[in-house]
Amino acid sequence: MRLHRFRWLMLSAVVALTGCPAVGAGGGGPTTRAELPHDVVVNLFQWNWRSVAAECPRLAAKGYAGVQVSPATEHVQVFGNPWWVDYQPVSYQLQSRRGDRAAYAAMIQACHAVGVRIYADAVINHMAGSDGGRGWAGTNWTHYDYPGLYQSHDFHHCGLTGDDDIRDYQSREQVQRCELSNLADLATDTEYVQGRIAAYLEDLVSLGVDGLRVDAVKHIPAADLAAILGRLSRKVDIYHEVIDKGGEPIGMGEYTGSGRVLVFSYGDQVGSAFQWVRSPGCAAWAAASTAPSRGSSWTTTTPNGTAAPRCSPSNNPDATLWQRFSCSPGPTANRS
Ligand SMILES: [Ca+2]
Repeated sequence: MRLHRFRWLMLSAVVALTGCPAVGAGGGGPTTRAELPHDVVVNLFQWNWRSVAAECPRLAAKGYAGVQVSPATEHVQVFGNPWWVDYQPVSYQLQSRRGDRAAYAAMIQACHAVGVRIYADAVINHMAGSDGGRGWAGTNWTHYDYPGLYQSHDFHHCGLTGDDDIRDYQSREQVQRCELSNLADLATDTEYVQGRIAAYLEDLVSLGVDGLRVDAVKHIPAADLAAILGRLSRKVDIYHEVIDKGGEPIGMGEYTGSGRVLVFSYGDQVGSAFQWVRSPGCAAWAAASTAPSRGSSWTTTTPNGTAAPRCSPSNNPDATLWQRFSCSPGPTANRS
């Protein structure tokens, strides 16, 4: 993904919607669809492999370049199947709620056949977060014992916080060696663990994935990550989840040596772009017209185009984007 390109598109959308200049939009950039980079990736979070395969032709027709899919490994089983089970692996077998190994491979082939790339979500910082159970593919595991894969000595037992959970995000050692919400933290600094993780990633690469979204990277020392990824036999696109919005000792810049990083401050930056409303010309527009719509949940125009709420910008600089408007809903405005 080229995030700066996507940002440009978002800012352009603001201009098109309002006619007011977006902060930092600047000039240049593509002006026609043909000029746009073919690099937009959609995250089909929680979709099963068969459904992703079926969707790829439609994505290709719309110009999408790739799909990020959910983690593929065997995971914990929890009543109700909450989303986070995918992020608690118990083995590196490619058999999950989303489908088995054959379905995963078929998905990659189907998407490649129409020119859509597949990006795998790789969970490598940790294993499960509870005492034990039976995994989706039948593996009987306990918190620090995953048969044939990891034993207790393959995990960090940081000994820094009583229960070994991360308490202080100002402590690099806690963040990277203690447990994230009780998730058994792999000793990624050891040769053995690095080898097993690399073998898992190599398996995904051998099936044809085009890239890896690496989960929970802030919790893995950059040197460990580089050592693991350096073992891959083929170069693939790598992008790291590093939740860095400032104020912590571990920053996303530490990880750019082994891949790109997901910029979690991006949303804040987009929000800041909307501050156009505080400029004199656009403030007048906002006061005299309608508030910007907030997706489908905040509709400010009525079916017949009358009785829209009157909105004006707030002068409170600490307010969130949507709090920056003081609105009096019209009598037939639809707010849900
Ligand atoms: Ca860790």
